[in-house]
Amino acid sequence: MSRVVVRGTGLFTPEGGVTNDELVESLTTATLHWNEANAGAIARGELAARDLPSAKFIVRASGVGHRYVIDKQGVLDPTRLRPRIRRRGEEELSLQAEICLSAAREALAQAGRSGDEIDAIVVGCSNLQRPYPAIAIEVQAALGAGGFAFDMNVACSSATFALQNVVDALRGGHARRALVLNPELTSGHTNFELREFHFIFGDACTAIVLEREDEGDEPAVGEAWEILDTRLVTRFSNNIRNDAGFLNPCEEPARAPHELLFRQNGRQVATEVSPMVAEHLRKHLADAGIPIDRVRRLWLHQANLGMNRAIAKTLLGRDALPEEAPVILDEYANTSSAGSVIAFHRHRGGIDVGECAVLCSFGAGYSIGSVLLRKLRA
Ligand code: CO8
Repeated sequence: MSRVVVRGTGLFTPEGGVTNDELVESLTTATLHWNEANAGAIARGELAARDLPSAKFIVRASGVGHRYVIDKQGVLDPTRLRPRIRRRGEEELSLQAEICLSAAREALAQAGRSGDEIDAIVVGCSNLQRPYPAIAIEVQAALGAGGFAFDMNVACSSATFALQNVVDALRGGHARRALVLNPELTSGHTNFELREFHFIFGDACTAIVLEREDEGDEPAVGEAWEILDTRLVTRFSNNIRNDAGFLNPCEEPARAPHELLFRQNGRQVATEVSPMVAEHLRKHLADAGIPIDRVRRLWLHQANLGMNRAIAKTLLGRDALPEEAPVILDEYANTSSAGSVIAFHRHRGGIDVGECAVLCSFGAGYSIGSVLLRKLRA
């Protein structure tokens, strides 16, 4: 019998830390300018004046206190409100491959592996900087890895959907050692001009090294988490959309650039998705024969603190202790698919060998992915 284990994780965090107050100050300046510049149209009722943002609202409504972005200066410049990213030549490493490599190197070091021992790489994220050649293949070349590599996108659920793909490939004998990478450059796709959206996201990249261990193999030394099971589900919804795509320049009538950025009906998402996630996890654990009181940790997708508390409470039948459902949202904001993996990377201490835990993502699509893990070796 072979099993699939997680052997290491890595995290790339950009240097640019941005507080809620900094973000609110910049958007307040930009909004006052916008209202002034459009005063005539606002007075004639052709445009609505934009409301000012509030740091108090952000923390209360979402739990986000801070985020890291790839270019703090560009994001905070009220006349720009988006990152400034140097255009790179074709012979240079792309930005997304670069942050993948940074996270991958940490995960490989933790696993005690080198790049040439990897034979499958899946890059999963909400926004890929180009359709092809795949970022994953660029990373494969830079690491000297073998086998195959491909990119995929299931928005915030990209990490768990990538994990299931990789687990299947390892179990099926198509690969021996794999890397799952989640390079989320959300600041390139956030609407920093509107208070409804400007605070939600942050940039980060995560990496996970997975291996197949066959019966009779000499087990590798060091920490290992057995993947007991994975489960994915999707249900169509228009409540979270990103309409940027290759047909945009062909469309008539053309859309305004801001219509091609992330948008959502956040309240409806929270109301609809939280019970779906709780039920999905309850059923997944029940089908796997794992009672909820044997689950030591819930590494949940990090979009909204209230949502995570509600999901954990429904599952546990009581409020979760902070260490049972760790939060990284206060520091990193929503990093899309990287969020639950950052929680796993940062908060997996204090769990004994043999104990179980859950990694779960949810988001646009709608999509939900859950991974049941058991600590195999310390
Ligand atoms: N400052 C002050 N007031 C504000 C602000 C602000 N920044 N933002 C909104 N308000 C106002 C609103 O205008 C509204 O005013 P009014 O009552 O006068 O109309 C009032 O505050 C209340 O607004 P909401 O009802 O929208 O407030 P909520 O309490 O619902 O909080 C949240 C909004 C925080 C967005 C919350 O609904 C939420 O977090 N929902 C969950 C969303 C979620 O989980 N989404 C998943 C998205 S991520 C994903 O799937 C992957 C996408 C890929 C990423 C791409 C990268 C960009």
